[in-house]
Amino acid sequence: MNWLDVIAEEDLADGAAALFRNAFGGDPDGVWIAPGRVNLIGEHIDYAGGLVLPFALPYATAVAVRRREDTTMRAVSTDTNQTWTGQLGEIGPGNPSGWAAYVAGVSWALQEHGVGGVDVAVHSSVPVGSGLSSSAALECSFALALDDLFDLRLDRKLLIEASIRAENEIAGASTGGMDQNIAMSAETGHALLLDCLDGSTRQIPLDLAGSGSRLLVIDTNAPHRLVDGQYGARREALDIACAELGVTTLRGLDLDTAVSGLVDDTLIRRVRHVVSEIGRVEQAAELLDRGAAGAALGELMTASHVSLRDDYEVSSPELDSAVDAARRAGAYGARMTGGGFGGSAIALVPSNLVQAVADEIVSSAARYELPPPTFLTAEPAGSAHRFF
Ligand code: GAF
Repeated sequence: MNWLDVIAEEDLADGAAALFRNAFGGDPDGVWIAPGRVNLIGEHIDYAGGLVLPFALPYATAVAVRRREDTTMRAVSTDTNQTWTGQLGEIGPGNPSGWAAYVAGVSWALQEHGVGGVDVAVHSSVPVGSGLSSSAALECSFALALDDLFDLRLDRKLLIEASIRAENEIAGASTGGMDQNIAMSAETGHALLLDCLDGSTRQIPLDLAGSGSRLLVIDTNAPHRLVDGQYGARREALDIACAELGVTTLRGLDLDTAVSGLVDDTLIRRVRHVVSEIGRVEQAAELLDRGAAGAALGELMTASHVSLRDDYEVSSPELDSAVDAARRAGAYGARMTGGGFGGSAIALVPSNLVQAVADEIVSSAARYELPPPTFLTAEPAGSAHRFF
């Protein structure tokens, strides 16, 4: 069975610094680290002004960065072993493409604040393409690095906005902002209740072990992509639904009102997911406030998955296999997490059943001839910070 080891921050930082020296010569000015995340519940509703409940993972991205005195940017990553070199003035939508867009895009978004050229080396323990927010971890660690190195002293809200713009405008992924918010605002031992309508946040203590459960993260190893049009199509459907309903947000609508104002079956199902999911997040937050992270929370998670699978249509055979297997083997509940179309699932499991649930997930994947999954540890970790 594949368990992904957590890499200690020191080793992650050493990896980034070693890559830096090898690629560029000399030492970096510093190393900054930002976490990946899982989302407990509240999926595909951040861009709809909903409520989401993510927490940071102990898997993270480290960037080793050195300021330059010109406008050149060089970026290298252990994931790809490729170096991208460009000029700040050349960065724009679609240029560069691929992973470098997430780094270059942040420099682009912060240019008006006086950012210059840098060399950057990236080393990460967040699996890429797993729906665990490797892109936001990269953007946010790098945004923090630029803030420090160019003495910008920007509020984290502005760094979050710059990271979102990098992803939306330069990488071309029209994502909603949950991932950048949790990377920049996470607190160890807490989930973050983020209100995506007004941007307000509340830290909620999350003591899974204390309530006799564990959260199993299952990377299905079926890569997910958020730039292939499906994600954007979901956003567009909600825009159309809002226009037809004559509202600017679905937030606050009750299900009957929302559904009775629409004719198209697909739009009805998309809206039903959004409105019902917002309700589930409210209920989940209440449960966590009472320290109840067991069966009732599990039921909400499973209902969320069913809604994402049937109404929102963003699941995949790999995710459904993991969720169904987890439930068969005694999980309180399970669901896909993140953008979907592949990527990762999570299962809330009584502590004594972790191995049995993992075994059943592996067997199910084999039975359906799907890739063998990888399991990750999920203890709520802290936010982006400077390591040295
Ligand atoms: C991806 C996006 F980046 C987030 O903004 C969010 O929409 C999520 O998918 C789905 O909840 O992670």
